[in-house]
Amino acid sequence: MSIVIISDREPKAWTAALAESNPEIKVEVYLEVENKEEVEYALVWNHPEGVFEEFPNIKVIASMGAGVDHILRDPKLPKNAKITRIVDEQLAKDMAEFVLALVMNKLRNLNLHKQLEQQKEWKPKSYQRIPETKIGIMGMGELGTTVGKKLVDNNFEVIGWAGSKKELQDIKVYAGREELDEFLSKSDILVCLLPLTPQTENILNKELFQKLPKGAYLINVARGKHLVEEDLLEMLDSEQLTGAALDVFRTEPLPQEHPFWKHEKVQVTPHIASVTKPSSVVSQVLENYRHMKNDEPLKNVVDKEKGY
Ligand code: OXD
Repeated sequence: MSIVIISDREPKAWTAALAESNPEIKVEVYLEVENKEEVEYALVWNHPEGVFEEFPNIKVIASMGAGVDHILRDPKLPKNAKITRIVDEQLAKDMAEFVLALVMNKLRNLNLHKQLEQQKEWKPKSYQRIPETKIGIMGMGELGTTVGKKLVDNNFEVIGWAGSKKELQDIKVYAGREELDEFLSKSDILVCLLPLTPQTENILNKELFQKLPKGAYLINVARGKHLVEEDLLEMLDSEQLTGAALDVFRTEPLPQEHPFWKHEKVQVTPHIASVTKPSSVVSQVLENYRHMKNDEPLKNVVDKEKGY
């Protein structure tokens, strides 16, 4: 029995963390796999489509991160394999700190002042204050909830939107399409933390942006495919939106010729909002590996229908 890593991310930190935690388990990195029939557990990020057809005995496909859209996009997934994802407190904390930093950056116009600094222009700009800013978070799973709490702790008024009803202290959560418009009309800063599913793909579009208060700001730290990029550009031009901070893109790395790179109202970061630290999550990976071997229920199993 062995674990295979199939990933377009550098696997070294993973192999090292797995070996340190349990040197007895055989870990191989695709393409260098001795005996594919022996592999029952795969740890993956952006695997090549159809690759699991080479592994006839695969039982578990474990995402190296919180998202599983990169797995579920493959139409040739083995039907009986379970899919799991990472749920990690540190991952959620990293995300919360990043979103808070982006929000403060927007409120205090730091990007704008950087641009003015480069032109040696002394132009004090009036700024927005925390009590004047309502933040709407789309997606109230582990990440969305942790981000919301962090913002509440920093005195922001926060509202959330989720697929189904959810009771949270200090955060009113709107649910379903029926309550989306009301949620949007109150969100000065919109943070997208939705899972990527066929229902949420392209959800950040012109129609949605037009329902936000005039001059709203977008933060997308979920997936590039949530956003219709041309619609965002149009909304920035029309000043319906004052700006956007984007950490994820339809194509990553963001192509050199892409208009977002040089857009003065768009802040681009290279998918770094919260990156899984192998040493912090390897214990849950190995725990599930043990559960699989003992035929016990796995943790953090993904509902393939729902897509998260
Ligand atoms: C994740 C990510 O889903 O890195 O973990 O985006």
